[in-house]
Amino acid sequence: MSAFATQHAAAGRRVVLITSGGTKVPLESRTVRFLDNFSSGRRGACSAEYFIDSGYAVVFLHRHRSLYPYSRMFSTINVMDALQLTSGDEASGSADEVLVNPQVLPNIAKVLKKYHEVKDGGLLLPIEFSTLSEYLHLLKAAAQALSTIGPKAMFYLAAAVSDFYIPASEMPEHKIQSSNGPLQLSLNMVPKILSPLVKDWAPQAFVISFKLETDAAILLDKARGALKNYRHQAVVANVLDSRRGYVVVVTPKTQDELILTEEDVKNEVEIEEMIVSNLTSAHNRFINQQAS
Ligand code: PAZ
Repeated sequence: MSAFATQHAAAGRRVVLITSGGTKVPLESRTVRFLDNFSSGRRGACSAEYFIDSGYAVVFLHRHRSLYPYSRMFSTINVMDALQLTSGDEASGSADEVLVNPQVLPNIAKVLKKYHEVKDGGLLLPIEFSTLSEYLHLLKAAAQALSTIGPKAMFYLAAAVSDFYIPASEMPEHKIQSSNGPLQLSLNMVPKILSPLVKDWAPQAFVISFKLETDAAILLDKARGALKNYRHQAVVANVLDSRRGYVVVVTPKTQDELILTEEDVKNEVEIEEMIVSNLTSAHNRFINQQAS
């Protein structure tokens, strides 16, 4: 991550670390059961593409098997239905041929071309986590690695990270037995990682956190509370049911509502394009302020 950041910064590029997907909280150390959450990773995967289009290099810290940039567009398609087999002929020595059906995978050639350009250009560094503790360790390492490029680094913390966990010392080793009767769990609070990230690990970076609520009435107060507590640059606030079409970017001085219109939806505009455009402009201003 450190080499990736310094190499891109030397080439004049900014680097964004995107966190994406949910976290798994094990209930047993030889894990059979775990607590999980709803996050698909779509926000992170989709945003990664728009950041790359805006000239950023991306460290994509994502949950194993959550949505991935470019392939996310085909995530609901069964690959077997997208391929057509033409059987070869042993007598004439012609081999079986497998072709892609472009009706099942619309735009596949365009997306594949872009994916390879990004991969060959070394613009995307994918890093995977599954459990909460892997996420916390990797985020700390990423923050320290990106701190070397100062304000050119952006943190875009879109992952849905558990607030609760069972410490390893309190976790049973073996599978919890249902024969012991109803299960009562006591969960500890996960330490608020934003605080050391902003204060100690990457104090010059441009940091964006996300806030999700189900009750719209408390959303903006929670977002402002986070800005006050952690003193970072912005919170992207969203409500579970409307998160694909409406978010508010809250900064200490501003509050920008980003809304997809019906026309946008018809034209397949994605809200992540608006979020990334809003934040890359704010990042520009942040870098210029630091320089002056
Ligand atoms: O991953 P996804 O696209 O299904 O959902 C995105 C999201 C709602 C997880 C993200 O926008 C977000 O708000 N993340 C932070 C969640 C939180 O408050 O912890």
